Amino acid sequence: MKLLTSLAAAAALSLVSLTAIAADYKAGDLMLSKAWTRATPPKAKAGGGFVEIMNMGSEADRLVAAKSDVAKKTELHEMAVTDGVMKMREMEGGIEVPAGETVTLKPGGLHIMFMGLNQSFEEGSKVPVVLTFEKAGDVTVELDVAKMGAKAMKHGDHGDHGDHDHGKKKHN
Ligand SMILES: [Cu+2]
Repeated sequence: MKLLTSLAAAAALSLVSLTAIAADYKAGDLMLSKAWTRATPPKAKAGGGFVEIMNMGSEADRLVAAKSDVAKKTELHEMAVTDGVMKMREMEGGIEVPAGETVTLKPGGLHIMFMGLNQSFEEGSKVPVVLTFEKAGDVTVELDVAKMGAKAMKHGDHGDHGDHDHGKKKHN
């Protein structure tokens, strides 16, 4: 009986988490899904945001800006290895989303960068962010806050990221 109860609880839990990540957003020919971020420690100064952008149209679009009240500054970034060191840089011209393709913003690659956090991200909550596309215009997505990553956010030139620097090069 006890086993049955926990199985039922586990089933209910997985149902909840599936529902929590199911939100899709449509803007023009674009479909945005899997919008998420990670919980941040109380003193964190920065956080990353991730989302999948599918372009179902016949013309390329471009993510040109991101903004949110949760941070003083929100930018579009890319992580890349330069001289053997994982670094990030701002995508000055935005991020292209070619026709018929899916661009995935994910840890270690392209990401939305929140700098100067006004609040910490609590696991299970949502972080709203407005994404601006050249053609599709503005779309507000809510990033699901996943649990805090075990690995550090290593941002090189963004300075202090709290006491979570474990010396890993990977940025989550
Ligand atoms: Cu960044």
